[in-house]
Amino acid sequence: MKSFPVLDTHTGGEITRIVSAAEIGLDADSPARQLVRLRGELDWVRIALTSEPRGSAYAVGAIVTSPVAPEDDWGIVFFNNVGYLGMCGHGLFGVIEALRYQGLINTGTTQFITPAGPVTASLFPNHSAQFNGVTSYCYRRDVTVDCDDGSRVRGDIAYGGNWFFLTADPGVGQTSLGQLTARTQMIRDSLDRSGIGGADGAVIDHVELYCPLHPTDNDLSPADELPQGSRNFVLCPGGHYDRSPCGTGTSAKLACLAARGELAPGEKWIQQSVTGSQFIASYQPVAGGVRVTIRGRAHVIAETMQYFDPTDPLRHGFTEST
Ligand code: PYC
Repeated sequence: MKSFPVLDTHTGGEITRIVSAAEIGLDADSPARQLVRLRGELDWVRIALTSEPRGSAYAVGAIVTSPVAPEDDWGIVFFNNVGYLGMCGHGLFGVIEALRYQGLINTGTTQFITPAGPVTASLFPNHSAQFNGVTSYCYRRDVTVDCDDGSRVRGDIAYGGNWFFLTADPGVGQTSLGQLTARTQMIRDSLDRSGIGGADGAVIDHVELYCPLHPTDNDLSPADELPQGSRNFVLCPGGHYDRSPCGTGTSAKLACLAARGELAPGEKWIQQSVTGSQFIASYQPVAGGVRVTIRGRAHVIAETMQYFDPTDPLRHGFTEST
């Protein structure tokens, strides 16, 4: 019987399921080369961990490769119920907390390599962490899209490690999560149908609705500061919404604020999710866009051994399309 351990964390309510590459027989290599095997003979790991009966569609997973030599980076390939992600901010906080919990990293700086590029992270004594995301940029501003319900939506297209369409929507504070999911799915389908994409025709697979920040008890910032920020609903590629403030969505957001001159370099921004959880972010201009620094934290919630009984017909999970 095959088996491997999984460490589950959550970041602001969003799960990350963390698996060691060595435990599933994936050799240390570049993320691009690892992705070839992960998309092929090892894809069952992703499917099993993000489908019933052992997983759920709203979990993100991370396959973590330990450095072979001390000068090497930690490798991470993130996945969800539909495929592999370039980068995942909440997932990175999850991996950092998992490595800390396992005694594999200490406070200070750690280098990671992801399919979207290198990421530098710092772990603090209170177990919060901070990372500098990949170079992010606003690709197009004020793009209009005609939706199936007859509405016309205006928003920005930005890259923050994944592709986003960001649009203001007062419904984030007032409408049910089911309605927000349906609305963002309609926007994403309409973008697709209209042939609107990111650079080089990249598919926009995340939609971010935002409204003014809500007051919350979870605020990581001192109460006497009046922060700038927004509350956000982010639709992820698999059709679920991000329970966390979404790290790559935060990078995309700050890239747009920078492009519009609405946030100065180094100024603090609070990115709040619909669960009330928050990331604190700021940016610095770099060649080709901005480099966003995001602070947040994750918590370990479970340590399990996953068994794959060869006589179990559902060992690799099932989905609605199974
Ligand atoms: O935090 O970047 C993120 C993320 C992407 C998809 C779900 N979470």
